[in-house]
Amino acid sequence: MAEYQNIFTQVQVAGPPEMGMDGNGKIAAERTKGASMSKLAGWIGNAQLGPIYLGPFGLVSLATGFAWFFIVGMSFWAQAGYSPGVFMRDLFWFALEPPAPEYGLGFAPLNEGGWWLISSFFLLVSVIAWWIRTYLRAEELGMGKHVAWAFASAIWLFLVLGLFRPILMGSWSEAVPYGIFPHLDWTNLFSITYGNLFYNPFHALSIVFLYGSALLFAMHGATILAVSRFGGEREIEQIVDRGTASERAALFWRWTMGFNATMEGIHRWAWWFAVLTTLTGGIGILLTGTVVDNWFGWAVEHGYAR
Ligand code: 07D
Ligand code: 07D
Repeated sequence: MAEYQNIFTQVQVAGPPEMGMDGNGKIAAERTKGASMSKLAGWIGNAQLGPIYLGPFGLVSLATGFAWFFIVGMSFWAQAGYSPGVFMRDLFWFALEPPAPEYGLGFAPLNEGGWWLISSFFLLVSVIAWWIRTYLRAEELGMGKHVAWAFASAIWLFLVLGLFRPILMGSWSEAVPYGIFPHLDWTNLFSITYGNLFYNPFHALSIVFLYGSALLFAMHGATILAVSRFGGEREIEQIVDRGTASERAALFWRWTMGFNATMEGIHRWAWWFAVLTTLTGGIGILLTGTVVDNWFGWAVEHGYAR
């Protein structure tokens, strides 16, 4: 049945699992052998689950990620006085805080930030190992490294928040606590402490790219769905043929705003907007308290706040 399907149609493809390329034999050996079909997964994407590749870095990432999660969870559990009711009730309020300022960049007793340091080490290893995994899997498939470099931009902000800036400030106490609401309180306090982050131009740039990412994503998603009745998501034929979905999509935007991205270029727009959100954000945070102590004062000095 080769009938055309899109996300609004009811039929799901469910054939024998597609096990993918064998590569040089090494990747195939480190993947799970089987795959299953899920109707639920099929509603939001591809119905096939697996095979999954674990590999050494996947294993390290999961193990250290679990160690971080377990340490944070046990800390919360202790804060709840080992009561399941209190644990559930106060889950979003518990915090595993970094050491106090007097410990500087040194170690601290376990219950005064030591657990934060240990768990942070595991989180760092976990995130880096996952990054290596995205790089190596792409390499193995002969792909570009675009996913890995975009992820690196997010990791840049993560490292600025929890590693680079605390080191430059000379204290782990500068880092973000682990906890749902406590990390929001930290974010709010950070802004207040440094004289209103809205006047940090890199925070503004980060917001531009964040909002821009949402807008671009909506425009691109909507455009492709709007031409899916002409086969718009089957990109190859669309790029070369006249009168196709792509041509209509491009014309739509030229008619409405005089300019259109190309089928390839729109994905570059998306990549850059997303990447620049955390790239500019990380610069803004790194400058805060190290180079600039008060962003409102800085803005007054530079003539755009009064
Ligand atoms: C949808 C992909 C899935 C990922 C999810 C996050 C954990 C943490 C651990 C309790 C879009 C999984 C979460 C594993 C649980 C413990 C110990 C990604 C999607 C679902 N924040 N933040 C959230 C993180 C910072 C801010 C939510 C992480 C900065 C604001 C979630 C980091 C600042 C708001 C979360 C991080 C900041 C949030 C939803 C790291 C400035 C919200 C995230 C490692 C950037 C929102 C209650 C989401 C919320 C929210 C996780 C850093 C500000 C818990 C892991 C320090 C203002 N943040 N955050 O969907 O509802 O992301 O908070 O840097 O309003 Mg945050
Ligand atoms: C955090 C990248 C790291 C995450 C990684 C993921 C795991 C989980 C588990 C999958 C999000 C690791 C994941 C470990 C795995 C599972 C299950 C990305 C992260 C590697 N702000 N603000 C931003 C706005 C204010 C403040 C950025 C708006 C106030 C601080 C963004 C407003 C104050 C910081 C942004 C607003 C304040 C930011 C974040 C409006 C608080 C930052 C971009 C309308 C009162 C961060 C330069 C992002 C930054 C940041 C938006 C207001 C404080 C654009 C729209 C004035 C301290 N703010 N903000 O992608 O970069 O984060 O600032 O009011 O640190 Mg802000």
